[in-house]
Amino acid sequence: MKDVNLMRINSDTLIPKTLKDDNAEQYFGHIKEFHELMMRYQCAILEVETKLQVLNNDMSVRHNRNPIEFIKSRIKKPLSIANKLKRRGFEVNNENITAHLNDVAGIRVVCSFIDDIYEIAEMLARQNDITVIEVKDYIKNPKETGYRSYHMIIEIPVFFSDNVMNMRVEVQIRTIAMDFWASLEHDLKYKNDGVSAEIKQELFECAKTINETDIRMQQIRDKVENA
Ligand code: 0O2
Repeated sequence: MKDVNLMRINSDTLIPKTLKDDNAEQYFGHIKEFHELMMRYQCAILEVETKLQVLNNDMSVRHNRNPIEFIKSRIKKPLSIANKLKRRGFEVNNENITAHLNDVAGIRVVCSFIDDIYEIAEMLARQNDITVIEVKDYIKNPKETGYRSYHMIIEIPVFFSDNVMNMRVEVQIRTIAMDFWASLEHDLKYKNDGVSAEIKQELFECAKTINETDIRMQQIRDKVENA
C-alpha cells in the first residue's frame, strides 16, 4: 500500500506574508471568511491540476507524448484582489470577489508545441464537470504588446465537507517560448516601473521572432511525425 501525503494547508500557506506586508487586512474585515474563500480557490486549483496531470499521463502512455512541459499555479495576492475590485468600481468584500473576479485561482500550463495548447484546451473543455465561461485566444489574436497565450475561464464543482461550490479558475495555456517571452517582459516592465516606446517595440519584435520559431518547431514536429 502506498502512503498519500496529504497537503497540510493552513492560512499561512494560503495567505502568505504579503497579507501583512501589503497591509491588506484593512480590506478584508472578516479575515476568517477571506481565508476560507482562498482555501476554496486553492482546492479548485488542486482539482484542475489533477485533471491536467491525468491528461498528460494518458497521452504519455497511450500516445507516447507529453504535451505538458510543466504547470504553475498561484492564488492572486490579497492586495491585487483588492486593487482589481477597486479599479472596477466594486467594494472590496468576499461577495464581490466571487461575483466579479475570474482570476483569483490561476493555473499556467506550459506546453511543448502550439498544437498541444489547442489539444489540452479541447480535452479540458470536453469534460462534463467543466463549464467554459470565457476563452481569449491571444495566439490567434496577440495583444498589442506581442503577448501570446490561450486563456480560459472555467468553472468546476468542488466538493467540500458540507457543500459543493462552483469555483472559477483562469487557465493560461502557452508554449515554452511564449512563457519565456511573457516572463521576461513582465519582469522588465515590473522592475523598471514601465518601459519606453522603443523598448516596447523591441519586445514586440522579440515576440514576433519567438512566434516564428514556435511555428517552425511545430512544422518540424509535423514532418517528424509524418515521416
Ligand atoms: P497576474 O499577476 O499574472 O495575475 P481581466 O483579468 O479579465 O480583468 P484582462 O486584461 O482582460 O483582464 O485579462 P487577460 O488579458 O485575459 O489576462 C490577464 C493576464 O494575462 C495577466 O494577469 C497576465 O498574467 C497575462 N497578460 C496579459 N497581457 C500580458 C502582457 O502583455 N504581458 C505579459 N507578460 N502578461 C500578460 P495580471 O492580472 O496582469 O497579473
